[in-house]
Amino acid sequence: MPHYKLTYFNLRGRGEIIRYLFAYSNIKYEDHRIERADWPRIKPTIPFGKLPILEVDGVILHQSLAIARYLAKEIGLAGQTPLDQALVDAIVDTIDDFMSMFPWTEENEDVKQQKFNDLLTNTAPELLRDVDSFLGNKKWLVGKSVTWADFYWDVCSTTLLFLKPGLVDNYPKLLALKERVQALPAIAAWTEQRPKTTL
Ligand SMILES: N[C@@H](CCC(=O)N[C@@H](CS)C(=O)NCC(=O)O)C(=O)O
Repeated sequence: MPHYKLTYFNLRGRGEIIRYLFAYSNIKYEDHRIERADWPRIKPTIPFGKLPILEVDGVILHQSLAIARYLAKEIGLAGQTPLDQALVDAIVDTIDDFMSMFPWTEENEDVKQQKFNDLLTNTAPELLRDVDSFLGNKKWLVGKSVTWADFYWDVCSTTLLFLKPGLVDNYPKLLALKERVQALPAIAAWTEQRPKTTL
């Protein structure tokens, strides 16, 4: 088994999908969380200057979704067929497109608040409607078993629900999917023991 070291901030953020995959597979890894104050010093030492990164026996992987896809393939959560894998990637990217629209680091609080409100009020309903219809009456988003797309829905919706409680109330099937993911014993154990952070 390679030595895995995940470096990210002390947030769920873009690190959490990776932590879910480690938790689910029970693979040991170093969950290295850096302080914001240390980031300016560390940033120039990180290829591409962004987190998360995952070191795999010293090889540095960047881009959270590339890292997650790599781990998902290793542990059989990437989708059962090439077509299912493409569907998984597509729904993950769709959710990620939305999460990436939020101006997380905007310093002007008024501007930030206005943009967050707009996205949560006007854009989120379209995304939720589309993900809900993609899920339909299936148990999992793609295929007949859980994939990392289900994990990504849970991770991202946790943040969306923190920002706007009740956001998903009109979508009971999406809430039920979230509950199914959270009820997986390894995920339940992780969410219970993980460091508590707002984002
Ligand atoms: N698409 C990249 C985005 C990486 C990214 O923007 N990371 C942020 C934290 S979520 C970061 O490193 N910010 C610090 C900086 O840009 O200096 C990914 O998914 O990994």
